[in-house]
This record gives sequence, structure tokens and C-alpha cells, in this order.
Amino acid sequence: GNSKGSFELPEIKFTKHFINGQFVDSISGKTFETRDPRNGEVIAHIAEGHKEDIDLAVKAAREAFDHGKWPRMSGYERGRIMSKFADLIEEHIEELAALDGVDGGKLFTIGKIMDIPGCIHMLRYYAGAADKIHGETLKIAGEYQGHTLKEPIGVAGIIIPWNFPSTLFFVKVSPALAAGCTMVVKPAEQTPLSALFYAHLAKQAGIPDGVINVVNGFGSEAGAALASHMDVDKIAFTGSPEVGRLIMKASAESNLKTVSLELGGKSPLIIFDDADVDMAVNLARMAIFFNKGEICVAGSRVYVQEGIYDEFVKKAAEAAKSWVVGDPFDPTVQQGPQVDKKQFERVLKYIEHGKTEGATLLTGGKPYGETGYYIEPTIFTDVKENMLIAQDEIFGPVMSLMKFKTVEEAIERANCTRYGLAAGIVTKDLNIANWVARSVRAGTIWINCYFAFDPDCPFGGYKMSGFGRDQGLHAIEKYLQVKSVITPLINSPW
Ligand code: TXE
Repeated sequence: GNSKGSFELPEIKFTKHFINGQFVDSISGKTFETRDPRNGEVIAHIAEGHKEDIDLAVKAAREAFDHGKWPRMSGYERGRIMSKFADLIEEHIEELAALDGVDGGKLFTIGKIMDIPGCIHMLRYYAGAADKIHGETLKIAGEYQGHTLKEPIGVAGIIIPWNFPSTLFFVKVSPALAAGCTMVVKPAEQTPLSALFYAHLAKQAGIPDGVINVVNGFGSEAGAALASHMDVDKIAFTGSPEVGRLIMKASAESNLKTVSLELGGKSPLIIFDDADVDMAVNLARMAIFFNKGEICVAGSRVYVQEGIYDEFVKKAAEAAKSWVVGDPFDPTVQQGPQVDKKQFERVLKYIEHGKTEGATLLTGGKPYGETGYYIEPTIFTDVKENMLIAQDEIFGPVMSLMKFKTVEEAIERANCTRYGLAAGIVTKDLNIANWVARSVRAGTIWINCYFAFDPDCPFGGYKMSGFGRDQGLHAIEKYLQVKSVITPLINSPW
């Protein structure tokens, strides 16, 4: 990777926790390092949160919920403040994209045109929804009538990973704000920088103190303390299945807070004989190599029908070789470094595993360059469903290519996974497309496209990809409670 890049590194303005409207150090005074994955160098020292810092943040959020203005103001007013928040983000798109770029190795150009504008869109979508939250009128048997009220659930704990630091912050925070919740966000320890910037902008926009709190730190400390806190009413989580289990367990063993989990996938991309091979190869390449494969919906298992398989393999190898790896600040680059040393080593270990399991390494398979956590775009062929590389989420630029004969076989093999987050289908045949879309057990199906997202599209998993939906109006429900209110129609029987 070319570590120079053309962009001046952004100034790191915020490194502390954001609690009750103030940036504060950890009670212990401890900090941890966040590093630039282009070269492994330390970018900043970040306040390291522990249980006592989480306690302070939850106390602030609790107070803001129980006695503050935010849950009590009209949805219209909340929406106006959220829109202002979105406007402020719009004034800092470059700076925010650059923060995610140095912190997470993400492409600066994509950050500017996709990640950050997507966050603005998300906030505005939920700003518009904030005054459209209402209950039902109930016709109750007997001489009663009833209605339901939708009330904010309370203090939300939000725990997010590092692959989309900005997007996932707003995927959770926006509907929680619209619902009238207060919250404590625990960003990933690899990528804390943009979340702190958002906390600062939230205050400028007029979001009251205590509504959004951000506590940095490691999952086993700060994250675990949040998940097991008695005063937190809900945890919204995106991350690994292992940690998803720990969070459910923490809820079970504390106050039975509600939990929603988004846990990654092993998504199939099914390409039929009638597909335009060049288009399909392009789609498949993007589906696995975009964001260096660090994307929960990555099309990591590519099933190609036998009639075009050989041509596809040949073209896919060429396509992988021409995919440009390098400095994420260079606008011609398509793939930056993996987020950190741990992920880099994890991906390389899976590649070694693929070789010993008997898959054929078609292209790639090694680190790229001398410094930083870059990995070559990698493709395996002759992959079988029982191989680890076909079952585990590798979360790196590694495609498994497989050949199939019939539609039934494609469906069966696509479903042969413990995950169910997304799937892609490439065919001109509408009947096959619709049949496969109904038959694959996954939360999002893309037909002749991939990674098409919108705030209005519900997003989440079947099976071990988790439960609960982010995005869309569905997502607001996760941050609401339903209350039934019943009154007699005639004189009170009591
Ligand atoms: O995830 P973790 P890691 C998958 C992907 C990746 C693997 C490991 O396959 O290779 O998970 O990544 C916090 N209590 N995904 O180790 O640990 C942690 O601090 C409470 C898919 O980075 O799950 C971070 O904020 N919280 C996924 C967040 O959980 C805890 C995106 C996610 O980290 C905790 C990321 C605990 N005990 C990884 N332990 C996706 N769905 O997109 C950790 N955390």
C-alpha cells in the first residue's frame, strides 16, 4: 500500500467519552490505542471505559429518560432537531469520511459518496418518522373501549462493530432518537473516532445532554457492563454470533432487557446460465471484495450454473487480478487494508485452511505489499459445503466458487448454512428469480443487483444471522413499548 495518499490526515479532535453532554476521561484514567491499518501506527489514545464509566453514562441516560425533555417533546420537535443534526453532518462529510478512512482502512472516496451521505439519509428518514408513531383504537368485547400507546422503551444500549463505523452508528441511533429513547453507544475499539465526532455534532444540533452518550472501550469490559446493566432497557447489537450469545446471556442474567442481534452471514450469490457473464462477474467481484470483504452481507459463496461455469471462472480470476488494492485515500484504489492485525491474521488463517481442506486456490491468497494489513483478492474453486471456508464468515476478500446444475440444487445448497442474512440471484428469468427469492431463507434478496440499500428497506437476519430488523419503519418498533389503556363506555362498574 502507498501510505502517502493525497489527503492530509484529519485532526483528531475527540478522544474521550461523551457523557451527559461533556467529553470526559475514564474514571481510571486509562486509555487505549487506535491504529491506522495502512501501517499499524498509533493514531490516537482513546479513553478506555470500564464498568464505572458505563455506570455514569447509563445514569445520565436514565435521568434524561425519566425526567428529561427528549422523550416528552413532540415527535415533530424531535424530528426537527434530528434534521438539524443531519445538516451539521453534511457540513463535515470529508472530515468524517477521512476519520473512518484512517481508523478503519475504508475507502475515503466511498465514505464521501456512500457511507456519510447514507447516514444523513438515515437520520432524515427517521426524523420524518418521529411524528408518525401512533397506536390503535381497540374495540373491546363488553362495555369497554381501549387504545394502545406506543412509548419509547427507555435507555437503549447500542453496541456496534468497526466495518461501518458511521453507518451502523446511525442505523441504531436514528430510530432510537425518533422513538424518544435515550442511549449509551459503545463503538468498536478499532474505530471509535467518528462516533465521538457525531456525539459532538448531536450536542450542537440541540439534542439534550444525556440523550446520546458514547463510552469507548473493549467489548469484554465496557460492552459487557452495558449488556448486563440493570438500568438499560434494550440492547441493539451488530457483531459476531459469539458475542451475540454473550449479550443474550447477560440480559437473561440481569434484567431481561430486550435484545436485537445482527450477526453477519455467509451469503450466497446464485448465477444462472442465462446471465450476462461479464455483468455477473462484475457483480460477484463487488459482492465479495467491496469494503475488503468486511461486510456482513458479503456474497462469499458464489454458485454458478454449469453452462457458464468455465467461462465465469476464467473471467473471475482476471477480474480479481485487476481489482486495485492499496491506500484507501488514493481515489483509484478499490480495496484498502483489513481493519487490524487480528482480522488480517484471521483471514489469512482461513485461506490456509481452504488450501489444506482441498479447495483450489484460483488467485490471490497472500498478503499484499510489505506494510499494513492488505490481502490480495482471493478466489477458491472446488469448494464443498462442508468445508470451513464455505461455512464460516471469513470477513475478508475471499470468494468461494461452486458449480451447480439445477434450480433445486442451487436452492438447497444456498440454504446449507447456519446464516441467513442476504442472497443474490442473477438471471433474466423472472419465474426462477421469484421462486429462488422465496425459497432462500435470508432477510434480504437482491435480484440482478447487490448491496442496494435504502433506509426504508428492513434489514436483518434469518437463522443465526440474528433477529430483529434494522432500517425501515419496522426498526422503530424495537425502541418502543406498547401500552394498552382501557376505559368503560358506560358508568364505571366499580
Ligand atoms: O466482533 P465482536 P470482532 C464477525 C466477523 C468478524 C468476527 C469477529 O466474522 O471476523 O465477527 O469480529 C463488542 N459484551 N463480525 O471480534 O467481538 C466489541 O467491542 C458486549 C460480523 O470484532 O462481536 C464491538 O463493539 N460487547 C459483524 C462489537 O461487540 C462486546 C461485524 C463487535 O465485536 C463483547 C463485526 C461482550 N462480551 C464482526 N465482546 C457484522 N454483523 O457485520 C465484544 N463486544
